[in-house]
Amino acid sequence: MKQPVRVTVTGAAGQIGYALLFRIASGAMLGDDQPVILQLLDITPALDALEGVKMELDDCAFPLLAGVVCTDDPNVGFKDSDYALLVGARPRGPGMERKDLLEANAAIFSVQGKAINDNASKNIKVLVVGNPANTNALITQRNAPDIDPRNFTAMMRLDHNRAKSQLAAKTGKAVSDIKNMTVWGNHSATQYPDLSTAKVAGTPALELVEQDWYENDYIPTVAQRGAAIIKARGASSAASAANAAIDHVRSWALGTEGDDWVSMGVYSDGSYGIAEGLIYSFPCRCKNGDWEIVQGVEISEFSQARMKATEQELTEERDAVSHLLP
Ligand code: NAX
Repeated sequence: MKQPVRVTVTGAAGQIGYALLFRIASGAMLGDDQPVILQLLDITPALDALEGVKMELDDCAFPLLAGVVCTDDPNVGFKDSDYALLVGARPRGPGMERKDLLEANAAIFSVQGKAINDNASKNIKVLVVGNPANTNALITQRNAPDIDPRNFTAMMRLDHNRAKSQLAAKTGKAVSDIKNMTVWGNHSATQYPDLSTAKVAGTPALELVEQDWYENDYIPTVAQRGAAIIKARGASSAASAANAAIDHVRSWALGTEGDDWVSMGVYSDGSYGIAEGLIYSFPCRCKNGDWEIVQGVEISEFSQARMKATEQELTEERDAVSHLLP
């Protein structure tokens, strides 16, 4: 059996946390030969609830669960951590402007970035789920100067999975028939699910659907799926978000399949003309615990305009918090 790895989850007492922790402990994220120690971080008022979650984790008697730490101290939560899933974030309150939301989260993710820098493994892999995920990932990364910026990523996998599922439903094929899906940009309504790269059982997706459906139905349905779930459920996506977080880390740690790729919010190296240093979603392949941006994807004028619009939004988010960045 391998040595246990330490997995930090923030916001662990929240609804995504509740759908996530049991699957990590069961081996769904890192494989069924990889023991884990869970380091659960939440704010002080949530510690009682967190203790209840720990009791339930204990009661599952997971063979791979080698320990559970509950804490409200980021220095304890990130101690020697190998993986971190940053789920906890400040939700938008009544009367809060977008700028206030960005700033409130900048405060949280600056503290966590510093705690990661000071306490975690230098090889830590970080996934930011808490919104605004891409910009929160940027803030975390900028506050952890001793760690490779490539180790900080933002979750676009829920958007990626939604994009696959909607295309499978439209074409009457199985989700497993959909390959090479790309969602570019920001985890927000400006994201661009790009069917020009996708294949359905080997056939280019755009040969199977009408342009009108693609532009006026598909793109808005995928981009606004989160709002549709809130309307239907009265609460935001939780199990599907947790599932996407598991998928993201699993692909990163254990690799993507064959020629296929996944969408990940990663540190831009300037590929496809996207400003360097933004955390932007690109098509990525993963191997040996590392990711690379897939090169050579053909970009039409239609795609270019949408990729730029979502880049522009990320630039504005970065500029709104730039006075708080080191
Ligand atoms: P909940 O409100 O159920 O849980 C959030 C938890 O975070 C709470 O337990 C809270 O006490 C904790 N928390 C707040 N500040 C903290 C801090 N400074 N340190 C540690 N913990 C802290 O929200 P939930 O539904 O679990 O959603 C969590 C986040 O995921 C939200 O920001 C949400 O917007 C975001 N999402 C991101 C998605 C993505 O695709 N990137 C999709 C799903 C989800 O909407």
